Amino acid sequence: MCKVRLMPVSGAPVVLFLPARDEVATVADVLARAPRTVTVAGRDHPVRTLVVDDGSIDGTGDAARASGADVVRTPGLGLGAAVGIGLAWGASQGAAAVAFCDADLEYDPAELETLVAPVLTGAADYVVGSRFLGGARRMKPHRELGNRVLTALTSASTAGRRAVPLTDGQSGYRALSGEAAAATVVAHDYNYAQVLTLDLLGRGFRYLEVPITYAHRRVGRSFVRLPTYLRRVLPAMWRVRRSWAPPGPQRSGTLVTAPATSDASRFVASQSSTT
Ligand SMILES: Nc1nc2c(ncn2[C@@H]2O[C@H](COP(=O)(O)OP(=O)(O)OP(=O)(O)O)[C@@H](O)[C@H]2O)c(=O)[nH]1
Ligand SMILES: [Mg+2]
Repeated sequence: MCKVRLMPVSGAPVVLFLPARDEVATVADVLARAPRTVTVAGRDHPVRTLVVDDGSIDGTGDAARASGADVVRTPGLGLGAAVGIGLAWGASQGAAAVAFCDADLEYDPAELETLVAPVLTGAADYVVGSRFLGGARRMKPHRELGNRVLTALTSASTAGRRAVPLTDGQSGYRALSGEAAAATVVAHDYNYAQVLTLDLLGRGFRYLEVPITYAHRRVGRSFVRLPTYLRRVLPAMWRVRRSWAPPGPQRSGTLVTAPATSDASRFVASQSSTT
């Protein structure tokens, strides 16, 4: 079967969104680091920023709006839900690529072009910024150990037809094509890191990693609590991996799209006038 892939046109936006809860100390700095335009393969794409402000009580949403970002406010749904909402919002804007990163200055929006270039050239549908592929890395040792164990587990979960050797399964800096953003369903509201990758690989989207820089959080409060994290994440990974369709000759290596049916998509559709 011949699959035609349409290249993004000049002028189609790149959306960068930040899931955020109580990040008033850093959200404006993160937004200020985002480029206004990315230029890839001779095509210019304006960058639109969105903050998914999920139950913040410290003025994160106001700070984001004052910095020129669109803001969707949600009532404390969770990080996974926020990422689902950001992806659906980006797809609804006709984005050529939808990227996201933390609002706590761990990642650098100035590296956005590196993240989205493989999507905009058609080389990949889903790009993950890896903190272990070179560049400066300042990760706390216990977090690095946890990251490596969970990354190995996620890699092992891809074994078989779509096996992918991941190097940074918990990266908070990622980019998706508009089609991938519209198609994916974040399997639980708690977080997205592992289930997003498994869902996209299960749908046949093409994965790529690029090196990024990283600096660990210096202010604010991490949402990660290890016992809760493992209790919520491991069953969700199992559910998504089990949902993969059986191997079929027409799916291997092709771009598979599906209607956006997640609750998050419906939420965005109903909230779009609030931005
Ligand atoms: N919208 C939303 N954002 C959240 C929620 N929990 C965390 N975040 C944001 O999601 C991003 C990732 O959360 P972090 O707490 O930084 O998670 P982490 O990067 O694994 O942990 P650290 O390395 O300690 O920063 C940050 O921008 C948070 O503000 C939530 O429930 N809803
Ligand atoms: Mg963080």
